[in-house]
Amino acid sequence: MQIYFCGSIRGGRQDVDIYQRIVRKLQKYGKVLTEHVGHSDLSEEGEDAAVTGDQQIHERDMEWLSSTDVIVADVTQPSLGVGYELGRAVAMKKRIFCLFRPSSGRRLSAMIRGAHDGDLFQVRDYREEEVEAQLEEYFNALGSVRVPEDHL
Ligand code: 6IA
Repeated sequence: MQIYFCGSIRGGRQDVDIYQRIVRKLQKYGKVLTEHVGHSDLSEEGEDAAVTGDQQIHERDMEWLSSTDVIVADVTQPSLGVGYELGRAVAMKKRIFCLFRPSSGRRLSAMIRGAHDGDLFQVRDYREEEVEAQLEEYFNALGSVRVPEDHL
């Protein structure tokens, strides 16, 4: 299974430790295409050696997004890039799981919370200590969903 993880980069890296935990857990379920999002040495300004410039980042990420089976996003830290990825993923009819931490004191955008349909687009509030358990629950429920064989 291919998994695309979305988390804030230029929107702010405050939650990078949680992103790292999420990526580590996701790696038990499949190949995480965007594991760099969880790297603590990736700064808001940093550059990826494999790509040069924002246009290439956008192109590469859109290719990954269209080839992925599932998108998992931590939407606690507001990020234009994450919001954009989710909108594009909805248009591609992808399976999406959004995680939000109410303890952040923020209120999640109505455009994300309101997109929850209990099926392809799911939004789940979580507490930091239970993030792995929430992912486990989601992926266990996904067990019955068919994934293309070359993505297994
Ligand atoms: O607006 P943001 O930067 O917070 O958007 C974050 C989201 O956009 C993440 O979920 C990523 O998938 C994607 N994204 C944004 N910037 C990059 C990026 N930058 N590389 C890969 N994906 C990105 C390259 C420079 C970086 C290595 C610091």
